[in-house]
Amino acid sequence: MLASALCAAVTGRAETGHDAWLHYAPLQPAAAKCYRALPATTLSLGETLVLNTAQAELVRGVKGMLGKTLRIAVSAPIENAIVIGTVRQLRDKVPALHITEGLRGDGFWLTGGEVRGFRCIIITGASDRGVLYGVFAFLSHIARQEDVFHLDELQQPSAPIRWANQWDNLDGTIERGYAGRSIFFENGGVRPNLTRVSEYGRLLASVGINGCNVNNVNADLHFLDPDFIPQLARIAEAFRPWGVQLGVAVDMSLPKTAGGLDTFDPLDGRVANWWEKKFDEVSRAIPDFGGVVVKADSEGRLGPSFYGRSPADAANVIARALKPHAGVVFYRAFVYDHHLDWNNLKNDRAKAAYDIFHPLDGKFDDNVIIQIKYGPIDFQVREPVSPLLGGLEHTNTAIELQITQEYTGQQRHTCFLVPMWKKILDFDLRVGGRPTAVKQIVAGNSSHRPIGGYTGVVNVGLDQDWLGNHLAMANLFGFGRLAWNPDLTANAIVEEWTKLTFGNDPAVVQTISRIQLDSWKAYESYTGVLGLQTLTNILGSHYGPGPESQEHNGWGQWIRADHSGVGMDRTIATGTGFVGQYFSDVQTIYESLSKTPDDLVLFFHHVPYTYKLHSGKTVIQTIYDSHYTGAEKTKQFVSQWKSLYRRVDDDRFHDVLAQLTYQSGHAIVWRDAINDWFHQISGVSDEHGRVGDHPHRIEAESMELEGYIPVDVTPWESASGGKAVVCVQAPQPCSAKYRFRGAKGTYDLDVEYFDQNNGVSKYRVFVGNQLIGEWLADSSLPAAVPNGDSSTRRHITGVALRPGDELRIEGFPDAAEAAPLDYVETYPK
Ligand code: GCW
Repeated sequence: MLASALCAAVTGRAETGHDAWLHYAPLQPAAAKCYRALPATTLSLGETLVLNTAQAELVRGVKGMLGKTLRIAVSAPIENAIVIGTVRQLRDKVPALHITEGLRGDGFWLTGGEVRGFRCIIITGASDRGVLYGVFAFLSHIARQEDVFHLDELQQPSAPIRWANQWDNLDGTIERGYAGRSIFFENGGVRPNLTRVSEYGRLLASVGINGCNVNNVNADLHFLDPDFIPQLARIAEAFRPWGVQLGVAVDMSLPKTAGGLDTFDPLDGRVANWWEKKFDEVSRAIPDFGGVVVKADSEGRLGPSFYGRSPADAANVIARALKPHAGVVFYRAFVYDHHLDWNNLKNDRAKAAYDIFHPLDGKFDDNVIIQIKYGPIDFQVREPVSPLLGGLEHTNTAIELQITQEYTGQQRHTCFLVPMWKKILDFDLRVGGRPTAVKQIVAGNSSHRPIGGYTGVVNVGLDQDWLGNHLAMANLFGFGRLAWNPDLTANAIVEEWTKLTFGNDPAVVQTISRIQLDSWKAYESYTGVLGLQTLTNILGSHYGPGPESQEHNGWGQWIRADHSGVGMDRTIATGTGFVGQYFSDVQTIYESLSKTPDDLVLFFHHVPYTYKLHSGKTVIQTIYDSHYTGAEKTKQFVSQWKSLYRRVDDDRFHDVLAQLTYQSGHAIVWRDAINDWFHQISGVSDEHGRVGDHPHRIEAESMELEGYIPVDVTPWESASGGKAVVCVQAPQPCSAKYRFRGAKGTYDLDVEYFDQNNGVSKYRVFVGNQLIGEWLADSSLPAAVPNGDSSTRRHITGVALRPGDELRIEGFPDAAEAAPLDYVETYPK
């Protein structure tokens, strides 16, 4: 209603990103005026922990946005009020009010009505948690400057299970976490101060997330030790006011490795007994304990196979012990052999989950949920839907999504994943030949399962902005919103998030939404097109380019690229047979080369490089072109973002600008690495002559070096020309110089260097004697050597150059970082 005319409130406070989308920034006076008629009082019909939280949040939000403190009524209203309470409380206390039927679970209803003759806004839910969610929804309307005086809004979550997972270790590190250390653990114990945990609970609750498994699925063996349980109880206590249930990851071997038995065989009565006692003990300390997640027989974890038992045996023994306490077991389907023989063309890691779990369908207890990654491999930038999601018709399932961007740029690249998740959730698996979207399956609707839903690996850390990148928070927000309502569009989600995070200025909303909505495809186009998965170094940090690492090992993320062709043949007719795991309507699509969509073609088929796609272009030219357009797109993100100068606060403006600028440089590293690699292996030239030809580039190794020496970089494609130069006369600085040969003019200059995490080198750039740039290589990229993870671009604009000018770079090594350099490029402005 009010949105378009009014601008964001740019406040004077430091914007660290800590408030995320719960910003509650003061509305501009003109917008705030529209809420003048908002009641000045709030009345809560109950006194529970969660209702108290709900009321406090209401007061906080209204105060933040409208600058007025709601009065807290203690009994029946004596003026107009915002009334909060459960449906049952409303029926008791305001019997005259007509209350909608059908509110259940965590659902809520925002409405208006008369209470004792006063006009009230009513926020109600089937449960306390529903009321809390209703309060967040109400505040979100105000933040987005929408009408709150004529509400009749009933919302029901799509699925009961909406859980966050954290992969935090007891020593305070986080597996695949990119935003600092654990908010839960430090030095082998639970942190003394759990303020951040409670703030995290608030963030989760605000998007309807109702549970959190707090520790790494590669679980520490002492997590359920008797003296540790009281510490876990403190975490549960921090979450409880927000309606977030605590869960933990457990190792299957605990009865033996930590429990004093000589076995962990799930069919041994003593083992069953051990789990029962253990959860009795846990429940005494944490009466609302949510349950456990189990990673077993996977990537070196022990599991039921040790005794020749099945995942059903393993899941059920724990489930039965949790049943009296209403807990659930999330049993992960991420079970596969990581020592597969690469030479066997029939081997296929993608088949593992279905092969193992489908035969067990119907054998799992009712409080077991099979937690299934969205694709058959592992959180890649694009995968087909896991066929196991269609293969368990008599078992509860939850889809596992990844908010932490392990394979999608680790929060240094903006990659808004909601469009990808939407594609997965909307995909029709045609179970039994009937329309069966993934979102219906995980909600339990298609097979009438009692529970099911969504889990998302989040991995927030102690960094003020939670995920290490302001824009990445849209993924956490989007996860919650989709789990609540998978029918929301990506567009609606990103607009909502942007308004709540950065305000209602239409230019801000439009620009940020555009960047976010384009970011996944952009990332895909320079890291893993045509269904190749993310071509990162899978043996390292999963960050920079490393296509060769996919092949010749047991991990099974193969792309089978050779001189004549590329792609995994997964067909029934001639390949691994993976396609046979889908129902027949879907098989028909993927079995046929011509019917398989271009964006997954190399996931399902092995084709010559010259194969023509639906687009009419060959495979190899598509690979080349998309790497150029993808990298170019990230450059546009930078200029799009720059247009928001002074429209968003300076703090976040500069943070995001730095992040997008870095991304646009690293996208070029990716572009060149992947294109050079395919160029070499295929022997096919780029039609446009760009690959391998860099007219503006001078390699450091071809400059005149003083103290620097050339070294080979591994893998070769991650440095231009396969080489870097490193300074070997520390503590003395080294230099690399050359004479500029271009025409007189103004140039932009890019210096490609390597920012390792084991030193802080300094660089200085001179034209003649004039210093034109100086910086420290002080970021913490995941590499201690020069490679595609550490390669970084420094952009220096507007440099006046004449032919014959000497360009000189000085590198000052520090610790183990030898001020490494790759190349310099100069572009006419
Ligand atoms: O993708 C892989 C990650 C592992 C992770 C594993 C899993 C927690 O590289 O770090 O382990 O998935 O999901 O279990």
